[in-house]
Amino acid sequence: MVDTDAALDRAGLRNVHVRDYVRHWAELTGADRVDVVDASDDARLIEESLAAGEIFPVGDGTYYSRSYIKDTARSEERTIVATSAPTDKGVYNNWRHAAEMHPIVEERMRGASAGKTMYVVPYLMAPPGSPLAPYAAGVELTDSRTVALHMIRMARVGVAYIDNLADPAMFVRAVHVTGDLENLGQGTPEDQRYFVTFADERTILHFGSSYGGNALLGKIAHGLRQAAYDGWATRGFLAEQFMLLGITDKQTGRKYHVCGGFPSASGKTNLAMTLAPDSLGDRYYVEFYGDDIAWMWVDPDDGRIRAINPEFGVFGVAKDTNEQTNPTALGATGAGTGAIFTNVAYNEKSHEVWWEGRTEDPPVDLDGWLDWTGAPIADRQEAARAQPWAHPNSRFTTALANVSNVAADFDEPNGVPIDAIIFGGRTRDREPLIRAITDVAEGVYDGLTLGAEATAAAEGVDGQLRYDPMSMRPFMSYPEGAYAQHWLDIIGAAREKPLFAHVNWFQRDPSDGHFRWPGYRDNLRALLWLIDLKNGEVEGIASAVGILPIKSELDLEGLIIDETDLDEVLSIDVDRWRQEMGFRETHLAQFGGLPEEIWKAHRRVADALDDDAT
Ligand code: OXD
Ligand code: MN
Repeated sequence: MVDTDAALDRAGLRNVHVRDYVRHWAELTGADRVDVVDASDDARLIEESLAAGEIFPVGDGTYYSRSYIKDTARSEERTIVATSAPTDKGVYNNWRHAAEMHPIVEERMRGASAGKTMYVVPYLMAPPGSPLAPYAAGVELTDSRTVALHMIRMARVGVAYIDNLADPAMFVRAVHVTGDLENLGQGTPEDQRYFVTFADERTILHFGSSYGGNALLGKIAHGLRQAAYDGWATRGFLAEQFMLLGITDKQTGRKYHVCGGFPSASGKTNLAMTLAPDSLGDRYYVEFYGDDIAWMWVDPDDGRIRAINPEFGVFGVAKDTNEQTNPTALGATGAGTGAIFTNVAYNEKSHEVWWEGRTEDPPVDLDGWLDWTGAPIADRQEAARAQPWAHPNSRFTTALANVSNVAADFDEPNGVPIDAIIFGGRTRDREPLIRAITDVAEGVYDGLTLGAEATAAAEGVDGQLRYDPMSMRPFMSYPEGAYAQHWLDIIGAAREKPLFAHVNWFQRDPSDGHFRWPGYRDNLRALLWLIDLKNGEVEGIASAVGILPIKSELDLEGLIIDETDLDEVLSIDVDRWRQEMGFRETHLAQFGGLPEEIWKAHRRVADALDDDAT
């Protein structure tokens, strides 16, 4: 039997609660060995993984991994929030009773790590010393070395983070067991996978995947589902799937912080890592804090909303990442960064990687190139030639410190004060470039009605969004009505309230489909206007759905845009908005116990649209 105590002793892990937990799961899963991981073990684990053929070298000091072909994305259907309180059931959280789920998951995990090593990964999802650090400690147990390597990049990892906890029993117990991936019936009625957050027990049990989106438990299950539940249960904070950036005006020396939610494929990582457009670069400097999660609370001293990025790295989508869309990400995954690419195309001879959108055309010389499944591209039959080389959800994983414009204070325990909270989904019409919202209830209402265009016809009616409240639909852990109230309470308690805004970089001209707004670095122009509005330097023009910029208020220096396109993105289509209000009514009506303030906000917008004579 595995000598767990000896391994824990060697690592100097003394916390008795952690020791009991590791012992229990080592026994239940039947692992052969226990390996306690510290970030400083990275080089050793990389060597072991290379030797075992689990990862492959890319260029100089970056790596490539492949996940099982039926295990390439987060599974929302198999993800469950389980508690002992039936009142925790919401529309999106896939709630089940904890007593029902424990035996189901544990039975699958029993003995399932036989022959494998159990990696013990103590982590902290916060800068040490943060007021939210008590909610940030966790220990992931995983039987995948690749997952341990990802955790080192995505979280602060080491025994020191959990050995001196104020309450030594207060850490998230996060168990990941890969299972026999070839026999799990992924996507069939016999699907064996279960990804369960036992939110009121602060325990996460994930079985049946080794893909990051299901297996990096610090990030997706703890950083979002568990933390959102903790923030609500304590009435203390919000945990949201938000990016976070800083903008310094070098002329005035003032710095502003903006965070916000974007449904997937709406450009969140690109925005988080954006740089100022060349023409504005002398005046503004943009800093990166995080691309995926923000925890927010009210600072008891200055009464402002403060935010941290609880993560330590970026798990970004590779597709379409290139010099134009996100040069920062390319730099952050370059030679010597230790970045790991997953499910992109790999050249086993030249040790290069490629994905769709990396360059306009794929490499011409096919020699050595393997697609994301490991099959040689050169051997493809005629019919398969057009298939993508990389999986559309292929990823890069790299530490925050590799991002060239990472903020100097990204590690600040007390976080940064938030000036604005923005929401933005990919929308081809109706949504202007930016509309600002000063009323808190209307801002929260706007977040609750956030959505992006349905990607496949089957997913929705034309012109109707797939709603993704606050971009938290896959991570919602408690009922939506209570969630809305918690938002009103937290933001409402701030003495200096952030401004809200809705942004859209994706409006198209219906006649030929071109994007009306150039996007990418020029998106900063909309945020600069928002900051000017907050500072009272511009007034904008009121509309039924918020304050819109007047053209002359936007900094347009160096912007290349057609005048008609600019006019269109700065105005609203009242008829389309009236149609949208009907969809919103149905969307909101699914949620029980939605605060009256939210309904009032909805009616105010609807009435204003009805009164709008344009
Ligand atoms: C996600 C991610 O799946 O951030 O949302 O990886
Ligand atoms: Mn995400």
